Amino acid sequence: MTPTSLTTFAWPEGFIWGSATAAAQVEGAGHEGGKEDSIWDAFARVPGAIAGDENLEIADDHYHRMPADVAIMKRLGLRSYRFSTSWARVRPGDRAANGEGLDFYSRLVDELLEAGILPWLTLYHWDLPQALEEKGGWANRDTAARFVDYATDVYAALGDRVTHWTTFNEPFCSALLGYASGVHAPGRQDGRAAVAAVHHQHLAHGRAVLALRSSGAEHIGITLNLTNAVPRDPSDPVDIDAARRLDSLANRIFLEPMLLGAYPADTLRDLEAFGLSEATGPNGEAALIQAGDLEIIGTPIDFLGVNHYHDDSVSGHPLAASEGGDADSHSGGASRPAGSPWVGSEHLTFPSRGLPRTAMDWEVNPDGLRALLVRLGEQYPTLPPLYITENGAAYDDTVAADGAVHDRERTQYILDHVASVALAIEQGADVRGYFVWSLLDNFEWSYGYGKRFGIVRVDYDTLERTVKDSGLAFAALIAGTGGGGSAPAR
Ligand code: PNW
Repeated sequence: MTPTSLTTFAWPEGFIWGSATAAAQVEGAGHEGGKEDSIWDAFARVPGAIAGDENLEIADDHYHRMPADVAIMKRLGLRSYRFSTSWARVRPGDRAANGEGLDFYSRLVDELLEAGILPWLTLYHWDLPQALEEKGGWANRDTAARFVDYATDVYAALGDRVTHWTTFNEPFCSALLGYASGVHAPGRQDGRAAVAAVHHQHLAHGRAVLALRSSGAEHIGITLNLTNAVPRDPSDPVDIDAARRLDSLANRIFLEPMLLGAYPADTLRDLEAFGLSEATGPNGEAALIQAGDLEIIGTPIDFLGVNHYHDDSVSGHPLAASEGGDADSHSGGASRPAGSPWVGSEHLTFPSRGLPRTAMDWEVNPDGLRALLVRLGEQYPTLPPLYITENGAAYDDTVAADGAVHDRERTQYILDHVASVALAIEQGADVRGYFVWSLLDNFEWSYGYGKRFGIVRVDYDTLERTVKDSGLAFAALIAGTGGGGSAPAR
């Protein structure tokens, strides 16, 4: 599909075009307005944890430049803005609610509504208060209860104006990259802790859905990063089993408890040795999965956010020297030694398919997004409506003599993936929106500021913003579909 047919395509009524960021990646003001350390602030002090030993203290300075950033969104014609609230700002040290922190989000929401932009709020985009990590973090079941306190505080402050609530962003990353591979905060490398983190985030999600629902929230969902697990050799049983394991740990361990109220049988089998079980431990330790947990986790949601950047060609064989590819496609980019996120399946390898790659070294395969969206609908009859809550690409931008950023590759990436979404819709997928990652260049976690995903450039010396060609193309697409920001429907 070309850009012209993208605008004439019959997008579903009310299709939401937006862009996304996350608090830790853009706000800065790391210790202002009452905010205290999150696990990412603490992790940034570990030598080698972040490329260049960069930190989140200033980031994009969005905390101070928020009205100007909303003006850029309005100029681009965004219908919605997906952002996250920072737990460490709202409840510093996980103590009582911090009025000054909540006030920042309240002003943001007002500014968005004033500009005709729908606020799309995520409660957890990875910035746990460090004080809670010191009590065990997500490996501690009590953290799920603390999350509900935090969600309740945010709802009390913003629930009169925010209609779309997302509990978690990508629990895969915060549990498995945070607690197993250790390339994300808190940087632990402990398979049992990672499996506990998965279950406790699920529980926190389910309890928060119940709490938000009873408070009157209208639209509640979760965002998962999902992939297609493609066996390198579809006739090789070793590769087929590798794909099954990848699908289990990247997709089904999250989707099935939420949509079906049960962990997949093969996931339980693979991870029993890591504590994923309803049985009490050999020394009488409490079971990870307690009575009633799965019923809570399976509480129905109104939408599923899908983040997708690349799919995975996977093998169970060691990589051949000639084959290229990654020993592990989730290495993180910093100099600290990384473990594997694939708990119990550490032998997985990711052979190259020779596809073009972005600056993240992620393969570009737009048709993968179509395949994923169609497959989800076929696999799960109870699937709620889908929103693409992140899709985009990092490339090494250069600033032209006229000050513009002619980011041809990012523009192509975005348009090709939007076309892939259109095809998925034609083939029956119920997709209701697309948010490009990201509005701004920002703190790319363990890669620091070296990887730029923005459709708007940030000059890290002056903090000046410049809309890139991809931003202009996205704005033209939105305008062309007639889906630009007008007063959001309540
Ligand atoms: C997502 N992986 O992270 C996040 O939601 C964003 O905060 C982030 O900036 C964006 O994608 C780009 O990376 C991911 O290793 C991090 O597969 C790592 C992976 C996937 C997504």
